[in-house]
Amino acid sequence: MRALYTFFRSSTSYRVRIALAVKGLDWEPRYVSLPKMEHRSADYMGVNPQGLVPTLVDGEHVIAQSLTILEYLDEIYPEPPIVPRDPAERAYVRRLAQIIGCDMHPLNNIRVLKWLKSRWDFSEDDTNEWYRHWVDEGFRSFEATLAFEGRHGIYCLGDRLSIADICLVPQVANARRFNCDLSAFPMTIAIADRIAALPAVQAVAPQTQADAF
Ligand SMILES: N[C@@H](CCC(=O)N[C@@H](CS)C(=O)NCC(=O)O)C(=O)O
Repeated sequence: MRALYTFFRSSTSYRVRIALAVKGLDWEPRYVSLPKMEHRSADYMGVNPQGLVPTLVDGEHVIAQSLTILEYLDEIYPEPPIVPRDPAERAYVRRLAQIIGCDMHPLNNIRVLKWLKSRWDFSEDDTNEWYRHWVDEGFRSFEATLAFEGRHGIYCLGDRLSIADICLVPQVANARRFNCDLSAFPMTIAIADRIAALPAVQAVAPQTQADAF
C-alpha cells in the first residue's frame, strides 16, 4: 500500500505527486486540509509529528520532508532516475532543488505568512511584498545558477528530468498564484512550463486534485 498525505495547493506535496507520476507509481490520496488546520490534528500528528504535509506511506515506511521523499523514491524505484548517478550532476540538481526547498519555500510557507500577520501586523500588501521579494531573490539565484553552470537543456540538466525540475514546477505555480513578476527569469520559466505541460505532471497538478476548491 502506498499513500500520500497531501493538500492540493501545497507545493511540497505537489513535488512528491510529480515524482510518483513520473515514476508511474500508484498511490492513494489522504487529504489534509491546511485551511482547516488538519495538519495539526492529533490524527495527523500521529503520522507526522512535525505537522506538515506531505507524508508518504510506502508499505511499512512512513517518510516526511519532500526532498527526502524524492530521494527515497529514487532509491527504491530507480526508473526513470530523478537523481543523477554521477556525483557532480547529482550535486548540481541538489543545488538547484535546495535553492527552492531551503532558500525559497521556507520563507514563504503558510505559517510564516500567518506569523507575519498575527505577530508583526503585516497587512495583505506587506505580506504580498514579502512573498514576492523572496520569490524574486530565489528565482534570481536559480536563473543565475542555470546560466553559470550551462548544464541546462530542455530541463535543468540537459534533457533528463530531475529533482531540480520537480521542485521548480510547484514553486512557479505558487509564484503565479501570488502574481509575481517572473519576466526576469526566462530560462527558469521556460523549463518550468515545459515540465508542467507533460501529461504525467498535468495529471497531478493542484487543480486536478479531488480536494481542490
Ligand atoms: N521542508 C518541508 C516543508 C513542508 C511544508 O512546510 N509543507 C507546507 C505545505 S507546502 C505545510 O504543511 N504548511 C503548513 C503550515 O505552514 O502551517 C518539506 O519539504 O516537506
